[in-house]
Amino acid sequence: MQIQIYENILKSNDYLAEENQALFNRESIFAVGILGSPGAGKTTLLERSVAELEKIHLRPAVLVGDLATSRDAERLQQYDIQCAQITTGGACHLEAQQVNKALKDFDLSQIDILFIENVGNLVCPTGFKLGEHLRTVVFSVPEGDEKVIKYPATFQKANCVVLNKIDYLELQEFDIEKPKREAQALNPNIVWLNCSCRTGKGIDEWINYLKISKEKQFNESN
Ligand SMILES: Nc1nc2c(ncn2[C@@H]2O[C@H](COP(=O)(O)OP(=O)(O)OP(=O)(O)O)[C@@H](O)[C@H]2O)c(=O)[nH]1
Ligand SMILES: [Mg+2]
Repeated sequence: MQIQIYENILKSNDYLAEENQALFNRESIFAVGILGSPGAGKTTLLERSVAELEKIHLRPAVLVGDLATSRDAERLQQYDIQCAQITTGGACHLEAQQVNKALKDFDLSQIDILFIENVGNLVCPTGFKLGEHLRTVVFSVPEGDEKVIKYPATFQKANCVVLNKIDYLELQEFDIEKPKREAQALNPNIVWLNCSCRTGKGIDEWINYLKISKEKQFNESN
């Protein structure tokens, strides 16, 4: 009985996620889901990305999910972008319907890339599509190098992993090739990028990856 109810919830979420994606396609908005553990650096990566995207004339917007507070949205609003916080109360993931509702306050014609930062954890957000074209897991060195095999579904369903906080590599033992190999075994098409939001290393590759992925999605050519 419980399994049936859960499957029905997922099915209706999938349907709404498809509606979201149809809306993004109509508006030529490239939607990027951002998942990862609490504190992995999701919001910091978005702070770094916003300024870089504007330099290449791509207009970003952000929806950010948390259990409580609007702290992340407040950080991002300083960049003068369209941004909204979704507070879930107790829920450990965002759902497509919440994304749809939050978008009603946005001027979609002014957005090229929409980031959707999910509630921080490597479990619950995995099964809930939001309509995103691209799913990125922000994974960070201090979490340890065993997270991929311990939370396989999240990495299996992602298009890209950003390994953040590589500035910590000199402070702790972390085999950078191991989680990468494990992620590629789960998902041969996964893109793996190393970065440090602190030093800025790897941010250019991430921005380039976003740009190329958007162009591919909408068959844009220069
Ligand atoms: N040393 C170092 N610290 C970083 C880096 N990226 C982010 N941080 C720090 O990590 C902490 C958490 O970053 P956030 O961006 O808030 O993490 P988050 O994933 O958005 O966290 P939640 O929204 O709570 O799930 C902050 O103190 C950041 O300054 C990095 O590359 N290196
Ligand atoms: Mg955050």
